[in-house]
Amino acid sequence: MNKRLIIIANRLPVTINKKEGKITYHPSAGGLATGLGSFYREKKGVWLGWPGLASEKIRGLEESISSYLKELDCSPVFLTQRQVENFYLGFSNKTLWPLFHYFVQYTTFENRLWEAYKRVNRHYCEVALEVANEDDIIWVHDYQLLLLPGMLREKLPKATIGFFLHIPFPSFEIFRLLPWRREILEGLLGADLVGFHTYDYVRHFLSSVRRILGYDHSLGLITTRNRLVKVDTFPIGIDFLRFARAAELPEVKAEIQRLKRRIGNRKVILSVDRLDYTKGVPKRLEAFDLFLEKNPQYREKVVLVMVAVPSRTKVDHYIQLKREVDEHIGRINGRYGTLGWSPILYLYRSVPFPTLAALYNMADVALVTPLRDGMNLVAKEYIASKRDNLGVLVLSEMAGAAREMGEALLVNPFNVGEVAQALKTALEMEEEEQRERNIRLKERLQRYNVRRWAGEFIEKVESIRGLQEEMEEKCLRGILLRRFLEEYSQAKRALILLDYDGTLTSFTDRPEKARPDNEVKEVLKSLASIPTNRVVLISGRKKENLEQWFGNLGIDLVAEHGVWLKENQDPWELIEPLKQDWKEAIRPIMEVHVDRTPGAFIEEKEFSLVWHYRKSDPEMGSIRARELKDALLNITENFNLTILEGSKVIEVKPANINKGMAAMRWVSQGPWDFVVAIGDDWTDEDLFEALPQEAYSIKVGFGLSKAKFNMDSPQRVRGLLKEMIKIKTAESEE
Ligand code: ADQ
Repeated sequence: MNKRLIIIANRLPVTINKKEGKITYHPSAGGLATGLGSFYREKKGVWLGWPGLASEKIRGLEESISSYLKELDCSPVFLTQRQVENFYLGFSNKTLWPLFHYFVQYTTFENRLWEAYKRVNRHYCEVALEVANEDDIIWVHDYQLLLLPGMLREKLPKATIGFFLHIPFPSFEIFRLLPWRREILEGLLGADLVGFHTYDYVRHFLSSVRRILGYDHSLGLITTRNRLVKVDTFPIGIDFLRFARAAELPEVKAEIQRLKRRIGNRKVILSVDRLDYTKGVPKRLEAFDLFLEKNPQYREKVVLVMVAVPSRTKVDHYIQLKREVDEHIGRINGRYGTLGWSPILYLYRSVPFPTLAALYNMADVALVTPLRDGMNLVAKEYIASKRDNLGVLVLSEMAGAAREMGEALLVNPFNVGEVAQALKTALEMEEEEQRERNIRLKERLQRYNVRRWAGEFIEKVESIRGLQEEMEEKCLRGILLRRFLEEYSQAKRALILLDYDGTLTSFTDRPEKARPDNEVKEVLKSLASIPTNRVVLISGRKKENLEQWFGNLGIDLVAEHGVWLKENQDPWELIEPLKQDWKEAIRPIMEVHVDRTPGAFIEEKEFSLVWHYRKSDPEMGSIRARELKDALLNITENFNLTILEGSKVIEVKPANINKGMAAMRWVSQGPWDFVVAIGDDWTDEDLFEALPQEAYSIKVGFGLSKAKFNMDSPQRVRGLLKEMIKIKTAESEE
């Protein structure tokens, strides 16, 4: 890979501090910074983010900070105190963080904070544009920058842009509460690839996109109006060797000795997190309390080492949480403690790596019980640190990590009794069993480490960009469009085959509402009035509809996907003798599916029955559509019928009759010097396929198709037809 990698995250991997007027630099905490720290530099990359101190505190020092950071391939995004308050502590941590972790009761919805969030995302975009260009791979991280992919896409349409969310993506029922849900989804869809830790988050995201923006997907590939966006699972890994080898380091060995002297011969239960309400610390304390109460034999035999890193200490809910935790620990230590033993050793601070590694090594049990967690790296770091494969991980089902770490003791963190019981099971587990579980866990962590995670993400985002480019090359514009118009202008006999719904007009909820507007009628009429043109409208609609709407425009018509044809103002004729008796067998099956699917309805045409579900709940609709198809399958075979799956419709009609077959009636009246067919859905594929080799076939919208070209909307198709009219009218005036 030769492309440069630009990482954009809220924070840089380096944090600055100010002590007695002097700036100091130290590595940022957290898995992302340590894991990707070496990776992006190997890719000749740049990391953009906030260095951690508000601009007011570093006035006049910006340049020296920037040039120091430049040496580390970092580019700072400076934020003022107000921006930090409203964007970071505000919208990011008072709105998105609680909502995405299902803490609806903690979520504030304030327009002022949203405005700040937008502005700061824009600011990140501007800084990024000073560094990045269209040849780069830009990888945006996390919930603070949800709008950034869209903003970047606007300025760098051809850049390779990936986005990864480190926290959960909540179910639609939660996400829909957000007043700015649309803007957020649209922002994310600016990326080529959107990645999540687990398949559940992927599912939730796809469902929100479908319900809120109306974009469908196939195997996680979303087709928006003019782009493809892939959504996929990439469970983050850790820097495995860093933890696996830590126990060899002299400073870690020394730390283990020191801690052992302090804790004595007791069993060590370890808990490590940022002090955040999502991490379930109070519930964990309740469980430990219950464990000591129910198992007096363990008193004085165990110590819970609770490491809590101060976090977002200026946000109210965090201040309350800190108080609650302090009090609870005090109560437990007071209630059970003895002269030489405190049940809980509480470290409210960020601990240096040797201490963390020493604790991971010593701990007999790791108690990792978040109420909700995107992934949770502590669980992985603990297992990776176990050289002798001894130690038991008690892990919350609500952590993304539980999806990959099935060998841990999985618990529901809200079920205090279950957690207390798991603690006992863990302390009493046979060594053989511990080894068996840990060996399997470790193998996976070693294989899928953070570099592999990043590598796979980058590979995927590049391949999606490739696909996107292939699609764009098929777009009928520029030279391709000029050639098209040139050939058309030369043609003495031109055949123009057009679908209606979705091609000349956008979809509506009910088919009868899609009445053609004056513009479309005008365009068709003018096109048909050019003597060298033959215009055929090939639709799935009933002939009565077409007759009423387009009967007097001088164009030929095809109704019901090829069943009825009308040429040169002659009466309608059937393409071949057809039966209708099958309807009695099919209708009752469709009716059952209408009753079971609010919003669905049946449309009856002379030779077909159509089950519509555009107005139904999109997920239920597509499940019912699949069920209906299954239910119809046997019967349709017996009657020689075919099932067409169009856009939000299932249509049953006689087999072998299709738009392609109908089109042959006109194609065979050649020779033509120019043939074009334009359509948007599945039923138009038969049409594209039936065309002669040299014909132009155009699909409206993106996605796989037999058509040679794409156009992105009915508006553009109308524009194209107007161009065609203009050319020929100009010619005849010359
Ligand atoms: P976090 O919520 O920060 O991350 P987590 O995944 O557990 O949670 O990562 C914490 C990191 O900080 C770990 O690497 C750990 O070693 C370190 N750490 C914790 N306590 C520490 C202490 N006292 N001193 C020093 N270091 C400490 C977010 C999401 C997670 C997701 C990650 C990565 O909330 O769900 O796993 O991003 O995607």
